[in-house]
Amino acid sequence: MIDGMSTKNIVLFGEAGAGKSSVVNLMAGEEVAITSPDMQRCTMTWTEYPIAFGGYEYKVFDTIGLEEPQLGIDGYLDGIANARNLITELNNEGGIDLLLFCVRAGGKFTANVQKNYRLFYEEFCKKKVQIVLVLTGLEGEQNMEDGWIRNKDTFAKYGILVDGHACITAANKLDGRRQELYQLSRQLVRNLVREHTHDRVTDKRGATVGRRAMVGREATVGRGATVGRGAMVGSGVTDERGGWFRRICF
Ligand SMILES: Nc1nc2c(ncn2[C@@H]2O[C@H](COP(=O)(O)OP(=O)(O)OP(=O)(O)O)[C@@H](O)[C@H]2O)c(=O)[nH]1
Ligand SMILES: [Mg+2]
Repeated sequence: MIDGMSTKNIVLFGEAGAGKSSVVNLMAGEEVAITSPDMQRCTMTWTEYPIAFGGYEYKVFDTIGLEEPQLGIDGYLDGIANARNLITELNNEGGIDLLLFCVRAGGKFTANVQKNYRLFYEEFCKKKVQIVLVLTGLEGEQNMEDGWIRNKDTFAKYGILVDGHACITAANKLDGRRQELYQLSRQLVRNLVREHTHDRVTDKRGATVGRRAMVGREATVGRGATVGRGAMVGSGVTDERGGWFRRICF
């Protein structure tokens, strides 16, 4: 089945202040999402943004960062329930095409980063969707990609494995070279999203032929078929069989 023209559903998640809403604006090319200037929490549940770029349409779902103790136990549990409802709703209405995990580089690696990953990717999505990492806050780097080189071992150590990544700045009020980096970041994120959604085409058998930049890991796909993912760049074949990746069976 080739459905390259349909709208793709992207769920954005990560800690409060990681830059999720800024990434929405970066992708959209305009200010559609409210960001929080003083790192105050400003997205309490989830918000849907219809976005189009490169000739394709997306629905981006910006969610709340699930973290303790900042939210308090009630807020934390509400946050989990809300996120779970969103995933269930999307699952019933055509599926989730991509999880976009937003992490602020430079700070201390917190348990909440790992918890958010586990909840969204492992628990809610049962590892059955594509997941990409967007590392923000890298405008001070000579080469933004260094953010990944420096941090990839830490992510691996905490079991955070992703299908692709982008190292960016999502801060748009900066000038000079940083404004150029912002424009570059837009291309990097858009390319990443496109590669892991619309560029993943399916062949006649229903197998997905995707272009992937994967972190070394083994993935169980489709009906239990396993595809090795050893830092693979190029075309990877996954056994999708009728939208397995988009619909998650709880
Ligand atoms: N320096 C820098 N600041 C950033 C970057 N991305 C976002 N910010 C700033 O960090 C603050 C928080 O960004 P948001 O996009 O609101 O973060 P969020 O993850 O949506 O936060 P919540 O909705 O509260 O969960 C804002 O002031 C942004 O301008 C970045 O790449 N670099
Ligand atoms: Mg936000």
